[in-house]
Amino acid sequence: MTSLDLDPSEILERYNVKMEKAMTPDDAAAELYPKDDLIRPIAESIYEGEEDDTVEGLKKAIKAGKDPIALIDDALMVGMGVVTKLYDEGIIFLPNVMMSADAMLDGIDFCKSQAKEPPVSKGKIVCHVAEGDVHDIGKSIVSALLRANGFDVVDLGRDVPVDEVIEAVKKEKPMMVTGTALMTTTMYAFKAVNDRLLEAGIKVPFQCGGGAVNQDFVSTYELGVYGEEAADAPKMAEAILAGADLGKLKEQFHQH
Ligand code: B12
Repeated sequence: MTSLDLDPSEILERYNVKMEKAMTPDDAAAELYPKDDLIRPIAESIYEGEEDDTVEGLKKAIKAGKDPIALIDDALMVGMGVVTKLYDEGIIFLPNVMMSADAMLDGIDFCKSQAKEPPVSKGKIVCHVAEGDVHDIGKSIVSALLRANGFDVVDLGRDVPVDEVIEAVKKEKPMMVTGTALMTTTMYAFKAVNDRLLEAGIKVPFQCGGGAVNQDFVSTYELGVYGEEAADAPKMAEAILAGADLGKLKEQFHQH
C-alpha cells in the first residue's frame, strides 16, 4: 500500500486525539496544586517549566512578606512534588521534567539571592552530587539552606568524580561534607569517597541523602550519616558546632 491509499480520518481515529485532549496531564496537575493564591502560581510555573513566571511568582510572594528560603520548601518543592508524582505515574515524561527542573533550579537561585547574607561564616561545608548522577535539585536545596544558615558552602556541582571530592576536601578542610544520590547505580560512589577519605586519614562527617539512599545503606560506611530532609544539613552542621562527634551525629540523625 502507498501513502496515497491512507484515509486521514482513520489515522486520527487510531491516535484518538480528542480523547487524549480531554484527559490532559495539565488536568491531572491542576488537581494537585495548593490553593494559596501566592503559592499556586509558583507551583504551576514549575510544572509548566516557565522559569520567568517562577521568578515573578517568587517576587510577588516575597513582596507579600514570605521568607525567600521558606519558599523553597513551601512553593518550589510543592511544584516539583506535582512533577515527580506525575512522572512516577507515567503521566508526563522526561522532557517535561527537564524543563521543570530548570525552572526549579532558577527558583532556588533566586531565593538564595534574596536571602539576607549572614555576616560571618560559621564554618565551611563541601557539597556534591555523586559521580555519574545529574540529579542536583536536592543538593541545591541543601546548599541554599546551609548558606542561609550562615555556613560557607563549596558547591562542587553534579556528577562529581570521587577524586575531585577528595581533592576538594584536602584543599578546603571542611567541617562536614554532603553527598546527594538519586540513583541506585550512583550511590556507591559515597562508599568510595568514604574509603578514600579514611585512607588519607581524614575523619570528616559525611552526610548523605537523596532519593536513592536510606539509613541502612549509609550505615555501611564509617563516615556516613544519613540525611533524610535537606533541613537536616544545617541541623547537623549546628550539632557539629555544638561539639557532637561522629558517633553522636550517627545516633542523633539515625532514622528507624
Ligand atoms: C527531576 C528528575 C530528573 C531530571 C534531573 C534534573 C536535575 N537538574 O536534577 C532529569 C530529567 C535530567 C533526569 C534524568 C534522569 N533520570 Co531522573 N528523575 C527526576 C525525578 C522526577 C525527580 C527527582 C527530584 O529532583 N526530586 C526532588 C528533589 C528535591 O529530591 P531529592 O534530590 O531526593 O532531595 C530531597 C531529599 O532526598 C533530601 N536530600 C537530597 N540530598 C541530600 C543531601 C543531604 C546531606 C541531606 C541532609 C538531604 C538531602 O533533600 C530533599 C528534600 O528535602 C525522579 C523521580 C523520583 N521519584 O525521585 C527521577 C529519577 C531519580 N530519575 C531516574 C532516572 C533513571 C533518570 C535517567 C537515567 C533517565 C534516563 N533514562 O535518561 C536520567 C539520569 C541521568 C544521569 N546520569 O543522572 C530514576 C532513578 C532510578 C534509580 N533508582 O536509579 C528516578 C527515581 C525515576 C524513576 N522512578 O525511575 N531526572
